[in-house]
Amino acid sequence: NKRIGVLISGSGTNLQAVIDAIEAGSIDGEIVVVISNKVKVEGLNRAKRAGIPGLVVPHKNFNSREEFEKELQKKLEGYGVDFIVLAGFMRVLTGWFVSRWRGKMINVHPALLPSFKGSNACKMALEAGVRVTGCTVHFVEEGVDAGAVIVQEAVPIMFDDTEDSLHDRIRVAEHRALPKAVQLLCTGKVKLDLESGKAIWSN
Ligand code: 3YE
Repeated sequence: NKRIGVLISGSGTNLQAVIDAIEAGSIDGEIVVVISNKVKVEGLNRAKRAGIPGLVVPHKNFNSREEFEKELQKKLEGYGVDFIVLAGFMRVLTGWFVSRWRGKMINVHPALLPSFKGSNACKMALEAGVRVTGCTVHFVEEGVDAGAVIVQEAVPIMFDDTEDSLHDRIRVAEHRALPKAVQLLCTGKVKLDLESGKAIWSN
């Protein structure tokens, strides 16, 4: 059974989706630690309710990105983490951290990558006038939202959508896509080819 560490910054609804999938027996892994860079977020309560250790590593307490990430690294190693899932974690990670976890760290993004990278994906989709967007689970590379795709789900845009209504609809898709991707990773059915940066698929 693979040991999963989840990084969050907020409400943790994607964390909850993974917890639920594990409890339903659909993932060959367990979440061994949840780490938030923000204090008092709902995601930490979700971890606690599931009996998972929840830690706060506030990025604000560190002088640099690297020092923050050294602390993350220490905690993740302490818990013997195999894979990291970024579930609404809102920090850009350095090349140092990304290279340490390359092929072992995934993120969920609220658009069909490579469209609409960055932190305003729903707003960008509305402004672009596209009628379909979605969510993407991808390997984390140094380039933000640039890593190989693992799972995508399309989501329609309604004529009266706001950023919030669209994001709510995408979130429902994320809650299906993220557990699927975590299971693909845990079973080794998808791997990152470190040379080409492409996903390799197998039965
Ligand atoms: N880091 C790398 N590659 C990736 N982090 C995430 C995905 C991903 C990654 O694929 N290298 C928004 C981040 C975008 C942003 O600019 N954040 C600020 C802080 C804002 C805040 O704390 O509220 C920053 O300086 O990091 C996870 C998703 C990142 C989303």
